[in-house]
Amino acid sequence: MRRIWDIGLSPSDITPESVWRARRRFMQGAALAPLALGVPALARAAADAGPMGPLLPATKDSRWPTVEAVNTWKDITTYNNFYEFGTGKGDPAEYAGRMQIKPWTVQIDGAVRKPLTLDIDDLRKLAPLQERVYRLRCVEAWSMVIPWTGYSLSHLLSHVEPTGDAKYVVFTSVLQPKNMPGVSERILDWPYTEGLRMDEAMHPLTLLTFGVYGRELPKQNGAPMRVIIPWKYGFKSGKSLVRIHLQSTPPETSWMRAAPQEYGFYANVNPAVPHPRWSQATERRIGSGLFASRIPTQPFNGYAEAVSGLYQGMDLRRNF
Ligand SMILES: Nc1nc2c(c(=O)[nH]1)N[C@H]1C(S)=C(S)[C@@H](COP(=O)(O)O)O[C@H]1N2
Ligand SMILES: [Mo]
Repeated sequence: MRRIWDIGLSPSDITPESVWRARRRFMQGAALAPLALGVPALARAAADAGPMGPLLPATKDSRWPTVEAVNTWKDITTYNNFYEFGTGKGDPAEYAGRMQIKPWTVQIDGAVRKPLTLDIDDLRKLAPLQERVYRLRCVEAWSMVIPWTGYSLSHLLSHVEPTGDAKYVVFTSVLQPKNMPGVSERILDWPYTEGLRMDEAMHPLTLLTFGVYGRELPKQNGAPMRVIIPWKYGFKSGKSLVRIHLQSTPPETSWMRAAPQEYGFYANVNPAVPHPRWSQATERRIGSGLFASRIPTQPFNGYAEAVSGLYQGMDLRRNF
């Protein structure tokens, strides 16, 4: 089903905030219809309260533009994967409020000349913040279009001066068992650990992310800092990071440890290589309506031109 706000609005030339405002104006205009059906107008307004939380100013970076409509604040902040808070899509929005994010320091260490432990406020200021609209593709074959705020991880990595031994980067998420109802279930080996090859981590698309929709990241999306690697399945993009470690050997990630035949280290979005439980050929765009048709998945999630060179000569079926 195409909705009125999907028509004529191009996220590449208007800010996400104005997209949301346009949507809300439409919702208010449509308030009469639910009233006629006996649904209180207030419930309609609560359907999408719009962006919330502290503003995070940034300049737009349109180097990788998308013409697709961005998802609503509500979609982005209530349909999440953050297994530390449970496996239900609504669990992170319901329980992540318990996570303590003040104070927050991040350790950047390993094969570097200048290891650092930085407070989140200093880390946020290390490079100019940019807003980038990226597609996010989950291995469960759903996707969203999300306006993230951050800067290329390469800025931070260059800052700590990697040594010749720095071949891989390991990202560790915070572990707060008392505040995280999901970690008592041993679905994964906590803390959540992910990794990238050094050249992937240094690619300008790889975003150290502090915000979404022009606001600081909500806890369910990985406050106060996460990474976003838009050409890989979402599980590579670890949330609420406390450590970034550089090393010479490939790390064993949480998902590889749990199910190595299902989750490879590379996890580049690839419509030609099915996951044992989900075909990767097509995807369901969250928020597009129950009757919307599935859309074809693009190699590298549509970022092939930018990143396929990183995998020249590699068998991407074996290295899934
Ligand atoms: N620490 C941590 N990071 C995580 C996850 C998780 O369970 N724990 N889930 C991943 C998965 S599977 C996806 S699809 C994305 C979802 O990000 P979003 O909820 O902000 O859309 O986060 C990834 N990062
Ligand atoms: Mo995912």
